[in-house]
Amino acid sequence: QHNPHWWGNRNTIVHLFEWKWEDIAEECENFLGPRGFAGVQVSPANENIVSPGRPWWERYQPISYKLITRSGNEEQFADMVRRCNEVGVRIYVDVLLNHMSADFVGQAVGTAGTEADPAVKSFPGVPYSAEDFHPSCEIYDWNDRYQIQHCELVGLKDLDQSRDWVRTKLIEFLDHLIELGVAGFRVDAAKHMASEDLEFIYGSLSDLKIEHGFPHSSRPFIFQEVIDHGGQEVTREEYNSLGAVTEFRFSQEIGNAFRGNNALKWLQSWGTDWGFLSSGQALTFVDNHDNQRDGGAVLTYKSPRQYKMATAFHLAYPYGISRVMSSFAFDDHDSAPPQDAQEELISPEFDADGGCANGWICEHRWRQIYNMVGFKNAVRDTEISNWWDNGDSQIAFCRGSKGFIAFNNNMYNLAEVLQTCLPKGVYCDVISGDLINGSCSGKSVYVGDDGLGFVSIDSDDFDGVLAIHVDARI
Ligand code: AAO
Repeated sequence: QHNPHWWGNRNTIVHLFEWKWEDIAEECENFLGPRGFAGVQVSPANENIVSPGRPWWERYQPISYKLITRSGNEEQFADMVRRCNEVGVRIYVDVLLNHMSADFVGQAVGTAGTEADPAVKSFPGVPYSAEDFHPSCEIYDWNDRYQIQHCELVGLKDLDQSRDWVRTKLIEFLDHLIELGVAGFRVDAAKHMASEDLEFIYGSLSDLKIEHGFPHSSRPFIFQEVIDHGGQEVTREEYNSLGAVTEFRFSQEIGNAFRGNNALKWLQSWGTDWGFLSSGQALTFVDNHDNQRDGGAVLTYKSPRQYKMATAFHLAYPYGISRVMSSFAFDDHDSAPPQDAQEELISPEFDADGGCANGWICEHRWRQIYNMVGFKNAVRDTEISNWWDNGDSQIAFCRGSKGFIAFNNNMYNLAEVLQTCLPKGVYCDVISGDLINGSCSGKSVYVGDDGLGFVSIDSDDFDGVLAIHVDARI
């Protein structure tokens, strides 16, 4: 279940973290479809506990499988999926199969109004009762498989997926989403479930729906969240045959490189040589909603220049199933998403440049990022060739005869005549500008008969990357 069922030549997923279904539907029609995005990872769709202050992470504490959350209700969800599919944008849902809500001080109530008593593992909205869960214990040794897969991740009541009843309920929930037209799932905390149980569950799911535009016998796309930086007891290799796996080493290493801890020339061997999973099994990202809050090497919107360079590399280099993060602004781990005085999620507002304003960051609406989504579409199915570097952190390469990209992460200028592999012509650099009505608002590159072009990226240029491709020829 590794096929994401992308439409046409599209090949980038965006995570619209905490967006409302109605807003996603509009975004598909107005922006993602026209800009060539392949799909959206949406926040959990099923009922979660209402937590004081409404932190984003309350959505990782299920109360039932009713499709009612702060993002919207079932009707709005169904409408979103239908409208996105109609413009060729797939929907992947973040699903919590590992656990239900943790203990709660006071009466636990969900976003659909369902009551529960997590302390005694009673979730009448499903219903689940104590025997559907593993006995309570804490994970304190991350090298102990039993603890990882039977105890409670941060206190979340741990479902026993070997039980028929639990399997039945989880399969019903996922099948319901498939019925509504989704293309697949991000499986949260997969490491905390035995792969045999997941294999059974995935294998029991219905095919994707023909009436939603999927070919006959299409299996739901599965990507599993397994954090494996190496030296782990539970490994990504236990899961990668079942579906794709989040490749956290990619996120770590791309952050390291573009923060300047590693010369860019080493990226020539990017991919499995770096210890990453094979390309078709790796769900890749510069940052995700967890590690963007953790600090360390991982790059986020808070370091925009490096972040855009890392994202450009992510989308230019032919490796992995790419996912772009779209965040809301946060100060700390618990910061709530943009909400009003009634604690309802608010819709993003857009400024004159199409960027987001009111607390939403919308990295996917940054020109340098959405234009690289276009680049990745334009160069789809081509190989990398003509790698060039200066022995340090200036690099460049071609993607077949469709695209060319250069990076400068040194403190001095790049000014070189380089092989672009493109047909003779004038090309618009889609990083520094846009091609609008035949004219380029940024730098242009003149490519001669021999494919050579003069490329310059000054160390004080706004962006440290330049990208040209056949769909942005002047
Ligand atoms: C909240 C409160 C808690 C409270 C709980 C219950 O914050 O204080 O106890 O409610 O009331 C999210 C939030 C949590 C939140 C939870 C429930 O992040 O703060 O708890 O919702 O509302 C492990 C799991 C991984 C998990 C990650 C957070 O393996 O699956 O922890 N991610 C997913 C989601 C996440 C969500 C949940 C799961 C729960 O993406 O958003 O939590 O549904 C090591 C291990 C990893 C482990 C990490 C963190 O990783 O290998 O398996 O992830 O530690 O504990 C280096 C190391 C690497 C290490 C990594 C950490 O790179 O090399 O080994 O750092 O980043």
